[in-house]
Amino acid sequence: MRKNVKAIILTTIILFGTAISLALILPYFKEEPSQTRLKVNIYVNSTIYSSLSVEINQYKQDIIAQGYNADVINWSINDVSQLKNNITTAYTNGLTGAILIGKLPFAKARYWDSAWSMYRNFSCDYYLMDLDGNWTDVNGNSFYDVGAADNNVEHNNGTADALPEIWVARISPYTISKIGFNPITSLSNFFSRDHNLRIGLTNRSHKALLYIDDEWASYRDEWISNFTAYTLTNLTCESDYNYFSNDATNAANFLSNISDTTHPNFTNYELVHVMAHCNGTEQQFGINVYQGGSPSADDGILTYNDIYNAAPQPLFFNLYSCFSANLMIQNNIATHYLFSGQALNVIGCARSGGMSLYQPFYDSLKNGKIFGEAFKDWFYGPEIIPLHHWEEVYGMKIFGDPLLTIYMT
Ligand SMILES: [Ca+2]
Ligand SMILES: [Ca+2]
Ligand SMILES: [Ca+2]
Repeated sequence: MRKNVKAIILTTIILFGTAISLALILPYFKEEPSQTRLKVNIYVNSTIYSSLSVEINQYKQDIIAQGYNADVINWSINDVSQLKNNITTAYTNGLTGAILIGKLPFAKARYWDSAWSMYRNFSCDYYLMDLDGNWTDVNGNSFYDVGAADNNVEHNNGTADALPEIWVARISPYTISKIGFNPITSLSNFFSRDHNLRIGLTNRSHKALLYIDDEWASYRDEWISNFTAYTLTNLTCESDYNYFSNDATNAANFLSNISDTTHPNFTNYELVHVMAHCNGTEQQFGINVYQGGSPSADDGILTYNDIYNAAPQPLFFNLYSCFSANLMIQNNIATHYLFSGQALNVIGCARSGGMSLYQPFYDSLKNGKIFGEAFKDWFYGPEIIPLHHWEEVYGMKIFGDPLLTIYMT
């Protein structure tokens, strides 16, 4: 009996001691990834470098104040493989991510769209994120053929792995074509907004809008339960579907939710995640868009011009909208969402699809990770391959500032 008491006391002391030791050690383990990789490269198109030197220098200082090392690189080579070489060398020296400002080269990829019997061409930033996998243009057509129909022969693990090592973001309004639109002014305004958020001049409620159009509305509960960064009163979820006529989730309603400060439902959302059909330059609300012949979009259409004119108020957008971030599409909506109103970053997809199976992304945001890291974490999501979503991964992009978190306001 006495032996047992002694043993219990001893065990208690050991467990207690271990718990204290772990409590002391764990925070350092948690910090380790960002402590080992703190380098950020900012590549700036050389033709705009001098016009934006003040803004970019301020941005660099803001990043340094966050605890990173930042290098600004004046870039003038229009060959994406050379850009990748430069990024890869930086990765061996501790690079955690790259930001591409202005018009800078991108890899081109394509996949066979069996529903439409055609190849879809798109810009692929995954090429700049997976630095040690094997990317080879086997058939020499200047596109990475990354799709199931082509057995994805042009991208594989090689001798390492086909997952991303770093995040890559773009800040470029150069796909916006509009009379009177000045990209330099637009970039300057962007960096001014970005700085204002960082110094506490921007006010947003810590609230998100999850807007689910017809096609995905029947899984409402699952979308909500995976949206872990915003819950309960911090989350507004709009979902409704009527396959044959206009319903509560429609183009006009969505736009007023994010831009009309006089609308009764308007809330100053910090983040908006929207699921709606899209052809790249317009979101098409309603189920019938891709079904039964000619597009009908019975719940209305939101064009890039509508977005531009409405000047949306939220800071962060996640667009589950096909082709929304394709740099090969002039006036793609992801670029318009970034530069039309108050936005500071936008996630979209350059091919069909978007960020589905999104819980790893929102878990990381909830834990205070920067958007770039959360975005990279999403690629490692355990459900993507088993649930056959791996092809969509190739189109994923983040536009805007990837170094922000959802806790800056
Ligand atoms: Ca090819
Ligand atoms: Ca890799
Ligand atoms: Ca609808």
